[in-house]
Amino acid sequence: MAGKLLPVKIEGGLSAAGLRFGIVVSRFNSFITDRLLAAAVDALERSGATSADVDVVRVPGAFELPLLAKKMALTGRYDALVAIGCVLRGATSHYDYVCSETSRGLQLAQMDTGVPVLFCVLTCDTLEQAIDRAGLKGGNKGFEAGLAAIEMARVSQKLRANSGASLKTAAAPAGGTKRRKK
Ligand code: INI
Repeated sequence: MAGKLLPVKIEGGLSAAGLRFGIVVSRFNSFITDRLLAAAVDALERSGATSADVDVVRVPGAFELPLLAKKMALTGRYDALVAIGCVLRGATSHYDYVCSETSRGLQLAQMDTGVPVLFCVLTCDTLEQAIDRAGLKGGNKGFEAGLAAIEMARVSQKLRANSGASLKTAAAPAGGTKRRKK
């Protein structure tokens, strides 16, 4: 038989109204990244974000995404960031270095700053795979990242609000705090 415990659910909604987003996008393979960017912006806009709430920063390639994501996070201006890139496998091991440092760097950027950084970097063996994920058979990963950014921003906001409430309770117990006379 199921117990009676009803856990408190903390979930992020999908309204972007009033939230601020930063998008950092690489110029490399812009045929793909432009489509991912357009879909991410579309997701934010259709969820209630306004032009003033969304900034787009461009960098040369995926390898440069982490540094700019971290710089943007440190401004304190954004509720969430989306990093957009597309790395296509070539004849050498360059692809592996770019992929691993980009993903590692983006994870570090969000862990170091506490600002969600959504990973919208396609890592594909072929151009066809990338096209599929930028608006064809595989949907559009940019749109998914835009929605995920809203969810992460909202759930982070709720967590902050909840922790504020419990801190208040701890700092000011029922009956008020009594000062000792000297
Ligand atoms: N950058 C990409 O974003 N995608 C690629 O496919 C790619 N390849 O294959 O070389 C790529 N290389 C550039 C790299 O990201 C840096 O911009 C460059 O090495 C300068 O630091």
